[in-house]
Amino acid sequence: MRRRDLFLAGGAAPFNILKAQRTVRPSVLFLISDDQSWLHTSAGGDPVVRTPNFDRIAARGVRFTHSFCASPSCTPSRAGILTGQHIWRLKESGNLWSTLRREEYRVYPELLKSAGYRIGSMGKGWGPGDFRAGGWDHNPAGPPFKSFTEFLDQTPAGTPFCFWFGSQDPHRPYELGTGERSGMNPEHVRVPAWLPDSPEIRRDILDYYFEIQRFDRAVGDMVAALDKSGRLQNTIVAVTSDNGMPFPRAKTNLYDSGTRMPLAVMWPERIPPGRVVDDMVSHTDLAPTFLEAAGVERPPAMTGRSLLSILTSRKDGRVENGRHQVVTGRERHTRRRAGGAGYPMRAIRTYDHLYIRNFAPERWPAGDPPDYGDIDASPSMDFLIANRSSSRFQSYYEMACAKRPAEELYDLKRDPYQLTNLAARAAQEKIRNHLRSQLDRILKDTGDPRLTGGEVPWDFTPYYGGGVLSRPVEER
Ligand SMILES: [Ca+2]
Repeated sequence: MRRRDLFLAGGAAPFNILKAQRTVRPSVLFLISDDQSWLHTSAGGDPVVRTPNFDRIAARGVRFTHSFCASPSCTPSRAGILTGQHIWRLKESGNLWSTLRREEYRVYPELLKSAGYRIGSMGKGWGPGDFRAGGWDHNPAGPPFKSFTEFLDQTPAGTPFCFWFGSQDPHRPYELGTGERSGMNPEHVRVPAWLPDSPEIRRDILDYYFEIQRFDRAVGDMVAALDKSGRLQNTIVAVTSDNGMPFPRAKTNLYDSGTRMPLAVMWPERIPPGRVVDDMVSHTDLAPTFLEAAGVERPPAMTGRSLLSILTSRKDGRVENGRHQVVTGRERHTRRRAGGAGYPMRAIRTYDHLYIRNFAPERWPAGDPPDYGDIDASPSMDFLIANRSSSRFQSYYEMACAKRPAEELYDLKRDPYQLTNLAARAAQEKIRNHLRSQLDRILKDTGDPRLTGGEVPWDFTPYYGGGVLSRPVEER
């Protein structure tokens, strides 16, 4: 579809007519799936999964091709979205099953509420964790509602709102065989390069697709409710995920498989539609974006940068200067290492390279053997374990589970899926040193105790997920 056709299909009015209405503050509808990698939308080019509602939002607004979560684990990722900050600035909130201190960290829904917005949430908000331990009486994503329609019905006309819908799709566990039974063909699956190509894993990917499509239908329902309420034109609708696919060497990793996210944003009244933007953006940019659009001052602690000027431009491709890199981090996911330790990592991702620092290379990146508990229990994990000694599949097992050196460097032009670590190669010394110093500078400037030498809390803070539980329960 050509740009102008998209514009018309989107139903947006010409911008000059709307100038007078721009003083009306926009509402914010944030829609987030759970464990979906950037590859898996139809707008993004996957040939099997169907995401017509994500695609429609992208067509009516902007699709970002280089969008990254703050951390590839549910709780810290969501903390990064809500606070607009890197996870190393959030103390225990850098961990899964943690808390978020209300007095210490400002979150965008509360800031909007203070500015007169009506706020609410449905489904999985910030978490998993114990928000009460942080001084909250409701989820930091917003007080709970049974449905978006109910929330809209109770919101007076003229009152801007901020609503968070968090699905638990496509988080595991999956009902085995749902993808194939729904008509998707395992032979058509594009198996990501970091996974073995086997019938078991193809079917597991289809079950993951089945849940992505269920999330996408929920997205369609939310947008339809918004449209019916007459508020679609002046609402910012953003749809994304919290971390990468729940498969070996993906979720919990700082490779693109764990951190690169689908992201589409529309705001029919203000965002020129039908655009694809390649700027490197972070989930920490979302809170400053929503605040700027609402005319609310952002707290100085927020490290994210508003996307509003990108969104409201008419440009495709690389739009804004200074958007050539993002940084991500990871601390403790499950407690599946001796002593409850996490796996501390930081990364810097540019267009051409990914550089990762592993601060504790003596630890196991996926959790201690034999169960490697940071990888979700799954048919794919079972396959990897069962075939760990086979000549054909051993390397996949090692890529997911084996210990890693203190530094990793990937050349994305030659190795887009980040499988060959070049950090120790003499020919790469210059770029490795450059990225290392860039990362160090950003971490120091943003107060990361892993660099500044302050108290490093993450291995010792409470884990609110209970004792030794099965992995899926621990995760939820
Ligand atoms: Ca998640």
